[in-house]
Amino acid sequence: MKAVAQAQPNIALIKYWGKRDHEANLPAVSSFSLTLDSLRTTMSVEFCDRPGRDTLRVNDAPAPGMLDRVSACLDLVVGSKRAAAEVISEVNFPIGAGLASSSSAFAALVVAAAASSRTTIDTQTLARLAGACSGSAARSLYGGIVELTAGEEQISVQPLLQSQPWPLEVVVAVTEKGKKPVGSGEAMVRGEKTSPFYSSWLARQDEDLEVARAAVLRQDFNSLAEVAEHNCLKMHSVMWSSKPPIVYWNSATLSCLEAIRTLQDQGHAVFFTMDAGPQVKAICLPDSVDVVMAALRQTPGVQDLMHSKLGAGARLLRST
Ligand code: 2P0
Repeated sequence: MKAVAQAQPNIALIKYWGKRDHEANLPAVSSFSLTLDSLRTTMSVEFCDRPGRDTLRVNDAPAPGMLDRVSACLDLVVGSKRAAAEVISEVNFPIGAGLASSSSAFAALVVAAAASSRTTIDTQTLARLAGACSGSAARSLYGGIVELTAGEEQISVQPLLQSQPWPLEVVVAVTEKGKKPVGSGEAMVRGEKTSPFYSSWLARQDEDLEVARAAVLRQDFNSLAEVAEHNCLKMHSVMWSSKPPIVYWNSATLSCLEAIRTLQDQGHAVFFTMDAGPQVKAICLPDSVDVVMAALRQTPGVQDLMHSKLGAGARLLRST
């Protein structure tokens, strides 16, 4: 039996950085994100009759480096006493480059795995299973603006606002297409152990979430902009103050921030966020998209631009 699912990455505005429980992959903080539309992962899962190892192809090439995480995810969804699976993933954006490719991958994988094994699992449980594989993936089970609440024992994920009522858009300035030097899981551990700022990062997160939630419910762009930029820079301060330091930015990242500041000074509705990579995501309202794209396109060091509206959560495309 074969099932094909699709999911989009999500961009956190209030970030997940740090884990409460490494084995269960439980986040130390709650988070808040936008699910994108035009960046996509399509994941096909087929359980075969043959014994042996799972196989994984990503964009038409074998991907042995990612197979263990994929197999562990299939075990979580279907159980470890299962047939071997053939997994095929197609991704229309750079992988492992700070564009949240694991969020769409594991969100699509849990949906496809459940369907191909004829297991009925509700969306909240699928979100928890995806989150156990990659913390950010839990949020891609839902569309629009999504909040993930970090509990003691488990997470819960809820959509806060669908895409239609407040049509935020995202322009991604790609400043480096290669893989990041330190994976986010390893970087988080380093921050937890060594950054003197980590405890205050944890202590102030709920405050930021409250402000962001209220801003979204009022559709108050300026308030969301202020808290999201602040939260992003605090997360990067934890990274920078880790030992050894983790600096994902490059000079083009800073040039993009300057370009966005200039646009803000000119009155455009735009703010920035950056994740575990050097790409800059500019969040804007529809009226500002063209001017934001034009400014970032001519910013030195920007290699590529991507544009997305908000999109739907992970879903099944077909099962046979
Ligand atoms: C986020 N990031 O909230 C934060 C902001 C990156 C920076 O979640 O270790 O690949 O697999 O749970 O989901 C990226 O981390 O981490 C991430 P794991 P994941 O989007």
